[in-house]
Amino acid sequence: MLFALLANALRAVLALFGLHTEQRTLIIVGLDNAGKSTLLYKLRDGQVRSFVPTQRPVMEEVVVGNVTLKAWDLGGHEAVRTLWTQYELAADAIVFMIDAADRARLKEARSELERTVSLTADAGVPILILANKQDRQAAMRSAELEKLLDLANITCAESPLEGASPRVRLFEASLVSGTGFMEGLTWLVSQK
Ligand SMILES: Nc1nc2c(ncn2[C@@H]2O[C@H](COP(=O)(O)OP(=O)(O)OP(=O)(O)O)[C@@H](O)[C@H]2O)c(=O)[nH]1
Ligand SMILES: [Mg+2]
Repeated sequence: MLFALLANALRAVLALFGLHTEQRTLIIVGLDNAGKSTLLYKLRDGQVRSFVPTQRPVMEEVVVGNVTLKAWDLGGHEAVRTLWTQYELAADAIVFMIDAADRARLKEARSELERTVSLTADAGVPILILANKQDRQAAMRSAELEKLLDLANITCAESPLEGASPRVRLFEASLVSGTGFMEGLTWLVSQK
C-alpha cells in the first residue's frame, strides 16, 4: 500500500518533469486538405505553418497530458489512403480530421469515417472526430455535422452502456485560432 502510494507519487513527479509518460500510438487520418499535418506540427511546435500535401507517413512524438503519443500523419490523398487500414489496426487512438467548411466533400469524408469506425470496432479504439476550420464562416457546427455524417447510425451497433463514454466523439476545432483540438485530445487520451 505504502509502496504503491510512493510509486504513484514518484510517477507524478517524473511526469511533471516529462520523465515518465505512458506511450501510445496515435493515427491521424481524414481527407486531403483537412488539416492533419497542421495538427501534427501544432502539437509539436505550438505553431501553424503551411505544408505540401503529405505523400508518405510522417511520425512525431508529442505529449498530451502525461501520455506520449507516437503520432502518425498518414496523408489523405486517395493514393495514400490504401495505407490507412494497416496503421488503423495498430492504433491505440485515432484522430479523424474533417474540414468542417467543405460541404462538397462531406459525403466522401463520411464514407471514410464509416470504414474507419467499423474496422476498429472489435478493438474498441477510441476515435476523435475533429471538425476543423471553425474559424471559417462556412464551417458547419457539431450538431449539423453529426446529423449529416449520420454519426448515430455509424456507431449504432455499439451503443455504450448507460453512463459510459462513447468510443467516437466529435469536437469542434480551429487549428488556426487554437481552439477545441486540445479539449478533444484530452478526451481521447482519457479513453483506455
Ligand atoms: N482556416 C483554416 N485553415 C486551416 C486550419 N487548419 C488547417 N488549415 C489549412 O488547411 C490546408 C490544409 O492543411 P494540411 O494540414 O496541409 O492538410 P492535410 O490534411 O495534411 O492534407 P494532406 O497532406 O493533403 O492529406 C492548409 O492551407 C492549412 O493552412 C484551420 O483551423 N482553419
Ligand atoms: Mg498533410
